[in-house]
Amino acid sequence: MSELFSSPEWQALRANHSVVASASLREMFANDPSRGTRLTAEGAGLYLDFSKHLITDETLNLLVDVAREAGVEVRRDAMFAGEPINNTEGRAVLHSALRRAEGDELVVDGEDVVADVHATLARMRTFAESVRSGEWVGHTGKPITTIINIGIGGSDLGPVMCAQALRPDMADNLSLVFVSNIDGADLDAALATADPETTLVVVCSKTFGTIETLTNARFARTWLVDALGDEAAVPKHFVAVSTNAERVADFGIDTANMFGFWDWVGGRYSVDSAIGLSLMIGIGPDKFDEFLAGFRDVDEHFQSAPLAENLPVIMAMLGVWYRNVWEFASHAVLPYSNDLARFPAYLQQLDMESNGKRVTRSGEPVAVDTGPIVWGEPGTNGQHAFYQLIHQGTSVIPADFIGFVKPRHDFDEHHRILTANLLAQTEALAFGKTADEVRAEGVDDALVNHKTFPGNRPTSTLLADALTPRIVGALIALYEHKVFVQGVVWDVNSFDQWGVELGKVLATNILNELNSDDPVAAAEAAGHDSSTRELIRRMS
Ligand code: G6Q
Repeated sequence: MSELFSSPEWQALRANHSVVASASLREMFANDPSRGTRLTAEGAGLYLDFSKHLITDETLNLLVDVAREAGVEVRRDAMFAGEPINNTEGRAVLHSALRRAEGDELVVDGEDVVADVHATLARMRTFAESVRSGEWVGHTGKPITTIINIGIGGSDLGPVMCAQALRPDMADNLSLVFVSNIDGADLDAALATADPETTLVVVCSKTFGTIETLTNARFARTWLVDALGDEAAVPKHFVAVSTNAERVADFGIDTANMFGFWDWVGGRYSVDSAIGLSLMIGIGPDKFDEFLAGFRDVDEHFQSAPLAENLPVIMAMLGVWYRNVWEFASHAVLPYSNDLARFPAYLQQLDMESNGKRVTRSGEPVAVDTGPIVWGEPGTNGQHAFYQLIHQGTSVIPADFIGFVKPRHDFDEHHRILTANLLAQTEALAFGKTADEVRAEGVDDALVNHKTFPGNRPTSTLLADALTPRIVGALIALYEHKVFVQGVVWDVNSFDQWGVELGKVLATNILNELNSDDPVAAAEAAGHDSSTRELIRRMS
């Protein structure tokens, strides 16, 4: 699809750049009183104001033309239909099936995947309810009070992000703890406060072959068995979420205590599968259903809204505009919600693992730059840290500001201050402050340049009523589809992640050397470079 970048649509978009670059957001707003209400879109409980972007109405039309020319609609429909669009792994990409309504039907390879999804959801519901009600008891007869979720990457980031986002929905009598890192400090901290008699460990691993997860799970199992003095305690305190029943059984978890999912769910797209089990236990199955409904709202919007009004398409194409035409390298996500503190980290994986690619679907070098660096922190904390660079640095960093009309706490004054800051930031970034304005304030000439703000720093503002389970689901699906659209435009496979493999293989080799009687000699014999050899010597 790299012909896209020599197509008339793309050429027209590039030509539009010089028109827009010679204007300013100040002028564009001053000359067009309805800009702030017109360049907006709404759907699935989300309101997107994209008027503070470096675009005109013509730019938007051209971006939509490029999306259409890239085949976004065709590829979207192929994904939802279960075609094997993950071509390097020969798989369908069907995270959208995880939230299809009960009774829908989608047959892939002779199986109704929606029926399978709902059968698993029903088992999860029964289990979650029994843990929440205290009916499920540990080996010594006590109800569960702590859930330790062990998983990493896609088997951790979603649940951990959502558990924090939905803090007000969490059961009072349960605490959720997440262990991911192979740094033993992570497990150590989790076990330090947990009581083995009342702890349930949920081991989440799609492959059940991930060294971090299996090592943490093995040590957690030993901790439990040592404390309770009985191997027979394991079935009451360990459950697994995986696609690999054989490895779960080999590990020593009864497959009756296993919740499955499928090859067609990518790790970073799996929080709405059984990987969300801990979350479901925490917030309860009804709220988990609302969470799924939020994903579904966006799926429906993505499939039905015209491209020019389609939230994920607009956000994706603005990203393409900045990455490929303006050549901005990074993108910030700035939630004005402390409960969304882990959302930028979640999106880093979703976006950078999906679109951090240098070859096209057919293996040719890509024609243009692909995924940007994605980063962020919640406001207002970020304002007191890195916003200086966004306002006055030499790089322009397009940013998504995310805010909520109503807080889910009673501190109304806090919420007004938070909201004022959110709104002030996008205003300051868009319109800046000219040297003349600074001088008019009586500022000393020597300081005028320091106190001038260039403006024209593009932002989206994404608003929702409140951070409910449904909105959390909608936000995730919004970004999933944004990433998908960009992957289509760049013609990369957004659903593989070969880039993580080499480091894993080399770590296995070095681990063998560290485990040997003489690591230095083993490293020497392995033929490492002089830097790695010296580092091994110092670390062993
Ligand atoms: C996600 C990636 C990766 C994966 C982890 C954990 O899309 O594939 O982050 O989720 O490596 O893998 P397992 O779930 O198989 O342990």
